[in-house]
Amino acid sequence: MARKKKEGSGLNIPDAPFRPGEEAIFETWSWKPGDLERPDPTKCTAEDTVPHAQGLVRVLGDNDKASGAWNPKLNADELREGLEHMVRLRIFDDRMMKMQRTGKLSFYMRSFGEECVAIAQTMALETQDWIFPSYRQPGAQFVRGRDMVSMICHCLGNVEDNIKGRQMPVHYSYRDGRFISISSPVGTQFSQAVGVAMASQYKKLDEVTITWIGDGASAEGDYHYALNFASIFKAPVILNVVNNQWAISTHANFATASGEFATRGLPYGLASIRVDGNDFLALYAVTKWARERAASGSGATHIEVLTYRAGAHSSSDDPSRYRSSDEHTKWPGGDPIERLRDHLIEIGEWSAKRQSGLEDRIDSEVMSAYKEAVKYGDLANGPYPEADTIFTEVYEEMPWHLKEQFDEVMEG
Ligand SMILES: Cc1ncc(C[n+]2csc(CCOP(=O)(O)OP(=O)(O)O)c2C)c(N)n1
Ligand SMILES: [Mg+2]
Repeated sequence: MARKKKEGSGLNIPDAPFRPGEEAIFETWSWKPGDLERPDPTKCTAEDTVPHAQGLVRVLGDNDKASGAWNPKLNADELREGLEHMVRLRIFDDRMMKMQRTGKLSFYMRSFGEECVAIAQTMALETQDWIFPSYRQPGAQFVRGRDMVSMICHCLGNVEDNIKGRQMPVHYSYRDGRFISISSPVGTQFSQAVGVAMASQYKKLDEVTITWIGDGASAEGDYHYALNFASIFKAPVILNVVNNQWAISTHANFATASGEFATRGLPYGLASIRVDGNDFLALYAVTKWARERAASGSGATHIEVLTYRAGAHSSSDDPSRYRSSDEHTKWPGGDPIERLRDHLIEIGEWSAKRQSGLEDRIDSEVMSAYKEAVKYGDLANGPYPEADTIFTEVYEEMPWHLKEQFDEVMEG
């Protein structure tokens, strides 16, 4: 988070705090669980949240205990459910990366280090709530019960891909889970989410919308349009900026000059909170708070989810070219899975043996889903969706110019 200026240019060109070959030394966080009050979400003003935007909501302390006003007091089954989804996502991601490296799919993006984000936040929602994700929140689908075979078929672009190869891998659509199709142009989901939230409010439906944008994408205009509309219309929306420090090879210092993201919601009149994004309990609690606020008609909440992208941006990226190799092991927020696991052990509801049993069980679950999915085809070997699916399901009646192209493809 420290800002460093590159020498030798009159123009202020920011730099990353650590580059390859340098040791990563993050300042230790002074924020502790219990520092911040939990205001009434239905009554508090944006101004009341200044300490929350400038501070950091944490529940899990360095001693693995949960404390403070934000402790959501989840029971052990709920905590274990969260842990299981996070372990599932990590193992799933690793399997998919292996498949990408062996040519079975073209491209992949892991959520490594950020598994907590979509999982804790989706668990804090109601099933009727709308999800407008970016590509690093696939974990929401596990919470909403999506079948893993169907997720893999999408990534493979095979004949069972529910979107028939029309999108890149990891660009899931999951209608039953109200999980809206991911768009490649980053940031577009932010204003779409606000629009849907406005519609829900207009129709007086008990629905809240949640959306996420990256630190890098928050430098796009879409982000500001969304905040403006959300605040003017008091839309029931939860606007998350996932500050994972990096936008491919561009450090977050290029996306905001202040080094802060949460506070950017305050001038828009939005309740704004920064939360430890690797702390399952804190993320759950803040999202519940924001949902309650939205559902009560008190408006949107702007949340900075402070985390670290532990892996490469995607299967096409090599972070050793632009950042220090030990950065993710030094992140003050630690690892989200280890933190929740250690908390469960601390309260006597888990053990190292149960953890390895869980990992083995999920490993075979992922393996059998993978074996099932490749039966329907993969990138290297096909079969692929029929060529005519390029043209179908967009227009009710195909326009003449597409009809011409369609005929050409079919003849060819
Ligand atoms: C409008 C647009 N510009 C550029 C890109 C290329 N691109 C894809 S992901 C990405 C980085 C986004 O970083 P961030 O918003 O921080 O999200 P993260 O990958 O860290 O989750 C860029 C520049 C794109 N997909 N869309
Ligand atoms: Mg980022």
